[in-house]
Amino acid sequence: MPTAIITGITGQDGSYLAELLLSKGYKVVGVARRASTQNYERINHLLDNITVIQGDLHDQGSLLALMEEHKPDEVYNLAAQSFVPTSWNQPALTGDVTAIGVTRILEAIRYVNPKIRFYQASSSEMFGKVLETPQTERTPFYPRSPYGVAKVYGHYITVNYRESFNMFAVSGILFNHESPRRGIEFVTRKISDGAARIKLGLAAELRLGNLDSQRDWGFAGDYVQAMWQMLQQDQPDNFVIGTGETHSVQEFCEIAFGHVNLDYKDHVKVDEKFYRPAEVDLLIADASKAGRFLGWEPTVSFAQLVRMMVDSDMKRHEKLILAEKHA
Ligand code: NDP
Ligand code: GDR
Repeated sequence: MPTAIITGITGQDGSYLAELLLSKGYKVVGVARRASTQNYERINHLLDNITVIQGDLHDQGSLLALMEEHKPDEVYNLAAQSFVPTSWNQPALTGDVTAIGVTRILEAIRYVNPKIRFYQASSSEMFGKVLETPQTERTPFYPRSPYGVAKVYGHYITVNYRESFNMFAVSGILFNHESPRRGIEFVTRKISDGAARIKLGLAAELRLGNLDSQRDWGFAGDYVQAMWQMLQQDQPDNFVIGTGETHSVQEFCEIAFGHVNLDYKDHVKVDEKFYRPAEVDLLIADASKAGRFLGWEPTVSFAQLVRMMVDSDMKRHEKLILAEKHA
C-alpha cells in the first residue's frame, strides 16, 4: 500500500485529493497546523480513514520528523497562505509559508529519502500581467502580488531540486479551481453563498470588487486527479492545468443569481474596498500538454460548476434555517 503525505489537508484541494488517494488504496497522512479550535470541516468524513499529524511549513523539524516517521512514497505540498489579498497585508508571512516552506519540505525529503516523489501546487497567478495568451508551461512569469511572487519561488525551487539532486519533483501550474468546499472569501464562493443568502432573505446585497476580471475556472475534483497523474509519469515535469475557457466575475454573477431566478444587477454592489493594488486581468490556460501526456481533461463545465456551488449553498442555508427553527 503506497503512502502519501498531503500538506494543506484541511483546505479545499486537500480534502478532494485525500478522497481520490483513498479510493486508489493509498495510506493518507495529512498535515495540519495546530489551532486553538480544530478546523476539520472538509475532512470530518475522512477522519476514520486518514491519519492527521500536526506540522507547520514554518517549522523545519516538524517536516523532517514527518518524513522519517511515515516514510511516504509521495508528498503533495498543498499548504500555502493562498488568499491573494492577504498577501499584501502579510507579505513576509506569505513568503515564509508559500515560498520558503517549499524549500523546507524539499530539504526534508532530500535528507530522509530523495526518492520520494514531490508535487508542488503552483499557480496561474505566476503569469499575472500575462505576457502571452493563452498561457502554457513556456509562458514567462509576471506575478502581480506577493502571493504570485512567492509561488514563482516555489515553482523554481522545485525545478531546481529536480535538476540539482535528480529528485522527482513536479510543478503543477493550476488555474483557478472551485467547488462547494471553496473558502468563503474567494470570489466564486462569495457569490454562490451571497446569491443563496439573498434568495432566502438572509441578506439584501452582495458587495464585490472588480467584476471585469476574467479567470479560467474549473472544478477542484477534476484538478486533484491531474496532481496524482503528474506523480505517476516516468519523468518529472511541469504541467499547466485549466479548462481553456475564460469568464468574467460578472458572468459568474449572472449565472449564479439567474439560477435562483434573481437578477444580479438588483443585488450586487461594487465596493472599491475589494479592489486590489495590482490586478490580474485575464487568465486562460492552454492545457494541451496535460492532455497529451496525462490524458487529462476537465469534466465539469463553467455553468455546471456555478450551479453546483449555488445548489450546495442553498441546501446549507436551508438546513441552518431549519435547525434554528427547531432550536
Ligand atoms: P486553501 O486555502 O483552501 O488551503 C490551504 C491549506 O494550507 C490549508 O489546509 C491551510 O491550513 C494550510 N496552511 C496554511 N498555512 C500553513 C502552514 N504554515 N503550515 C501548514 N499548513 C498551512 O487552498 P486550496 O486548497 O484552494 O489550494 C491548495 C494549494 O494550491 C495552495 O497552495 C494554493 O496556493 C494552490 N493553488 C490553488 C488554486 C485554486 O484555485 N484553488 C490554483 C492554483 C494553486 P488551515 O486550514 O489551518 O488554514
Ligand atoms: P484569485 O481568486 O485571486 O484568482 O486566486 P479570487 O477568487 O480571490 O479572485 C478572483 C478575481 O475576482 C476578483 N474579485 C474579487 N475577489 C474576491 N476574493 N472578493 C471579491 O469581493 C471580489 N470581487 C472581485 C478579484 O479581483 C480577482 O480578479 C485564487 C486563489 O485560489 C489562489 O491561491 C490561486 O493560486 C489562484 O486562484 C489561481
